[in-house]
Amino acid sequence: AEEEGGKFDEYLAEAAEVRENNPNNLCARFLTPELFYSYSPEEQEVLYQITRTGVENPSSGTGCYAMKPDDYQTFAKFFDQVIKAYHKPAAKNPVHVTDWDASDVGNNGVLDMTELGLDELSMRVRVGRNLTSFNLPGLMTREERVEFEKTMLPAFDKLISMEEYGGRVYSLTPEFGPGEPNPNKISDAEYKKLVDEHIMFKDMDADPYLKSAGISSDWPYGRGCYVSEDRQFIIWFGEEDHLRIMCMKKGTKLNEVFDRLREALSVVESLPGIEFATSKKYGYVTSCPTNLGTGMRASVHIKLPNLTADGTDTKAKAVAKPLGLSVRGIGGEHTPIGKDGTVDISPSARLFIKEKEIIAALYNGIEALMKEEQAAA
Ligand code: ADP
Ligand code: CIR
Repeated sequence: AEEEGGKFDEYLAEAAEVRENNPNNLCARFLTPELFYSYSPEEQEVLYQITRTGVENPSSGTGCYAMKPDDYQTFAKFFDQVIKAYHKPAAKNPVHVTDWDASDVGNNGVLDMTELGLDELSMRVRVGRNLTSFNLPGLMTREERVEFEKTMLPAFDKLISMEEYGGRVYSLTPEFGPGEPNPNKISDAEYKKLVDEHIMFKDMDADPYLKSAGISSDWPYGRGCYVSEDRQFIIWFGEEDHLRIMCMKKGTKLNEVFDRLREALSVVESLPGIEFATSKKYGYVTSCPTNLGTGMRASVHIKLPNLTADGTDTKAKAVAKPLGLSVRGIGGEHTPIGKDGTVDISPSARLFIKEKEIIAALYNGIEALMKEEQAAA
């Protein structure tokens, strides 16, 4: 065929080998030479960057990240297949709808865990958001990462001036440029403390999937977070998505973190320099196709001593999966469970589901999971 001798032949042969040996790797499953070479030489360079993580890490489940806000459109032939296989939409032509009005879920909008016989839990709701005006993190240069951080500063200044959201910026960027110091720079010890408090994200350089995708490149330039005075409203910048916006607190009413995030988001959206990238088909654009749609993960830290009696999350995961719940460790994705059997649980669905349905699914999921926990005694 005319593709013979193409620049990416060796790469695509490697992908074919991964496809053969790792049937769960969605990137490799759909990355064929026919598909790859149907794009222009310029687009091929981007598709290479999009798919590298799946080819270099055969054990990947998804194995690809978007590099530009409109990649889900440009590379629809590829991403549509990955997204369909991962999100398994129930409808033939699914439409993603955004709806944050949770006033009719639970008990008149109240999702109170004391009604499930539970005490205070650590609750968190986050959304991933990206700006239309920058490449996604996998394709950003060091200069662009710093430029992006500087773009966010006027927006953060605006938040600092507000009663409800006032706080400060913590940045890991060593300096903005030669002779241009970073006024928000924190020490390694301060960074470590923020990670331990679940406020700041982990060292991304340690994640092989993010590394292959270029998402952790230039670490720690352009990385940091905004934290409100009460420590419950947080914006990460420069992680897997340009922004991860979240509310977190210990309490019993899930709707409190959800509703506060809803309000905070409308404020953030109105700030200077902020325009969130969206896709007609897939809602809010995120680097990872698993997060598309709502970009939302709503979680609690909860003790499941019976389901984790063997010291692992194996049984908890098996029980949680049919309930539509994911189980993570207490330090987040790819971390171990707590010594006392505490795990992080969250509804798995992000796309073709409404925001209000996610928070209701967390509440109902906790109820169902606690029954399984008691049955495992
Ligand atoms: P993300 O939630 O953004 O996908 P991670 O799973 O890596 O990313 O979690 C990021 C951080 O948030 C970790 O420190 C994790 O422990 C913390 N976290 C997640 N859910 C909760 C929660 N309900 N309470 C406290 N911390 C949480
Ligand atoms: C994989 O494909 O297994 C990794 N790239 C992780 C995918 C999970 N999504 C994510 O971390 N956002």
